Amino acid sequence: MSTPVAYYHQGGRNITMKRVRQGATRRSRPASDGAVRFTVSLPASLMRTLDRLRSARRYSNRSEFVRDLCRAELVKKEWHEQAGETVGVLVLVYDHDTRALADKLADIQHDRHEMITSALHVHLDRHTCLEVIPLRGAAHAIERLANDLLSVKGVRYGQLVPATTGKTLT
Ligand code: NI
Repeated sequence: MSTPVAYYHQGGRNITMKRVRQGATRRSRPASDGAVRFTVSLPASLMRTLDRLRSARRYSNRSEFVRDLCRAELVKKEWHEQAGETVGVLVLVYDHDTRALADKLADIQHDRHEMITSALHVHLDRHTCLEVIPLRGAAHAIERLANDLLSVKGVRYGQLVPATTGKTLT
């Protein structure tokens, strides 16, 4: 679950939704598990993009794909708004040859060891390291730690993935 909602940015303006009342049309059926059917109007080109994305991600039907997109948005919203502890996963790709870089990254992590649950280090090739670091703590503290690590000179790429305990998702 990385950044699955890019096309929302271009689509937001054109998306219209309306709730279909139960029994309002011949195709309606009683909602199971509180499911609600609704109609979404999209530009044809956006629909093609959506279907390509859905197919590439191996979703067999649009409903499950859209449900997961909604959940991804909810995780993002929940993540930034919640009080208390949350979780996130930081990915770092950095240059093995940059002098003292690994030490600097390790120092930062030791300073805030209580937020770091574990770390996975992969030597990608002779010159490149990949680290995957699950973090826990307040959202703002996780973001600050992630930014401190990402901004160290020699870090080539990185991304913080907000995660969730999943308790508020259905
Ligand atoms: Ni390495």
